[in-house]
Amino acid sequence: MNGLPILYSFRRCPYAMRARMAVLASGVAVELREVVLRAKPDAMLAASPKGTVPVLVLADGRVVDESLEIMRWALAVCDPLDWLGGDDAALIADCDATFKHHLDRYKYPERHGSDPDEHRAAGVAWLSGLEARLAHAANLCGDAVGLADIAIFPFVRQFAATDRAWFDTQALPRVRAWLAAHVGSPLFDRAMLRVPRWQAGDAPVRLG
Ligand SMILES: N[C@@H](CCC(=O)N[C@@H](CS)C(=O)NCC(=O)O)C(=O)O
Repeated sequence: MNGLPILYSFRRCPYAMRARMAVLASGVAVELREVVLRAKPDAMLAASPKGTVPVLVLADGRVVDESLEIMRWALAVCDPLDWLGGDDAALIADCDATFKHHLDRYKYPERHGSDPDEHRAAGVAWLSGLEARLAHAANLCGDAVGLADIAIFPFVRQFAATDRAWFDTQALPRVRAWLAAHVGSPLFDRAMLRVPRWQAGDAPVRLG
């Protein structure tokens, strides 16, 4: 597999999930390197010293180290499902800023010194915006699955899983159905493939 782009990833990271899904949807072949966040490989840090996953290292040495940029790079190569037809950069940016802020402070109050109830309520308020959008169509930018859905649902999945019984009592029936469809999709299943932690010298593992 020499010459394939290399994707450094962490299975449970929502940013890495959306990058893996876009790569899979594009059909672009990449070598998948599963990392452990507390022991990031030197090769990854040499490519991207900021030390976040995902990181894509292209065959010509260029480095793409933001998950959305990896999604857009893969879909620019090939977009057979027309995910770029379901893009909403402003909504995705708001998810990454506002919703992620509340998600972290709800899920990890001890890390942030935060009041989880306050941030849980703010998260639900943000999700009620999605609920309103989903009144018009099955997905965020229309009936077809698009980039916005894939960029956002991994974070909603984390939020829902923090206290599933409570989440299920919230007035978010369309968000729940939308989330279930994405979590239950064969593509998500493929993106959540379990691979051993990568170490230098390992035989390459291909995503997909
Ligand atoms: N803006 C980045 C954020 C990526 C990010 O924060 N990933 C987390 C894992 S979910 C990470 O690598 N954190 C570094 C660490 O925990 O050491 C992106 O979209 O790729």
